Amino acid sequence: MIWQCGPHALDLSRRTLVMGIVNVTPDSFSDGGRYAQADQAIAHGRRLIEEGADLLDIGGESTRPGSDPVALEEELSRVMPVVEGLATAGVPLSVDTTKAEVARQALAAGAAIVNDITALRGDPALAAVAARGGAGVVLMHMLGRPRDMQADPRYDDVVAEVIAFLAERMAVAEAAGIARASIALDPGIGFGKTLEHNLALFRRLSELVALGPPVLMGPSRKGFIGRLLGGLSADQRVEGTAAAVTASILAGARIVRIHDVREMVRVARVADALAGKTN
Ligand code: HH2
Repeated sequence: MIWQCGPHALDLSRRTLVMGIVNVTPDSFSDGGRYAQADQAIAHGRRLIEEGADLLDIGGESTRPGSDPVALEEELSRVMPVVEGLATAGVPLSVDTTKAEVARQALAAGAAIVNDITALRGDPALAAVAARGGAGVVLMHMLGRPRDMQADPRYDDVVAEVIAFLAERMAVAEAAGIARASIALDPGIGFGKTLEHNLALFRRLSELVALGPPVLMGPSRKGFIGRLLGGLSADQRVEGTAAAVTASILAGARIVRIHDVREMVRVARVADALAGKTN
């Protein structure tokens, strides 16, 4: 299975790809403020590559529950120096944004993937930007908006609804000229979901995998892990993340979005072997 991301034809058959997270934000839920300066974020990205990251996902807007949107100029000033600083660092770059202008400038500076948590519902110009650049596109499910998404999320059948939503967004993406081979799907762990909703998405992940495109999972250090472990803080969730990564890979996920790259590369290699991948 190949994921076409700009000039990169990423092979997803041999092993799971680890996407390292580079948050250039003062307020992300698990590492907010640590890499808020461009030079710190670039150094962090380089470290993640050394630790084995296959991709880096650079984001300038926190989407933690309760967070507010960031203005365009502020997001550009956070993200662009880091994209420019990592453009030749050796792995394809993803930009975690909902804004067409951020995506446009990041792709022009060498990024290859647009990771949009609104699945092209946020900015009507984003699909055309991604299509024009031939970028990889991550379409993620979210119920509501970060400001209010955890208030009282309800579904009749969360798995069926997430799959139907992603199938519809995939059709929208293709109609806008984004190639099927460039699309990855993400059920959006923690985005408008209770603990039970998140667990159902893990247990029935193979149903989403059966849709066809590569599936990306983002369980890293998320709140459901803290809840399962008696309220552990975000910096104490690495083992729980390992369990979630393993479950994701055994169910057929192809890409995992990760803070703790060194540890999760090891986990992914073992899970890949357990899943019968050859590396
Ligand atoms: N999770 C976060 C942000 N972006 N993108 C995708 N495709 N999937 C995810 O699960 C996902 C995502 C939230 O994590 P993080 O970036 O660590 O936090 P914050 O949004 O607070 O910056």
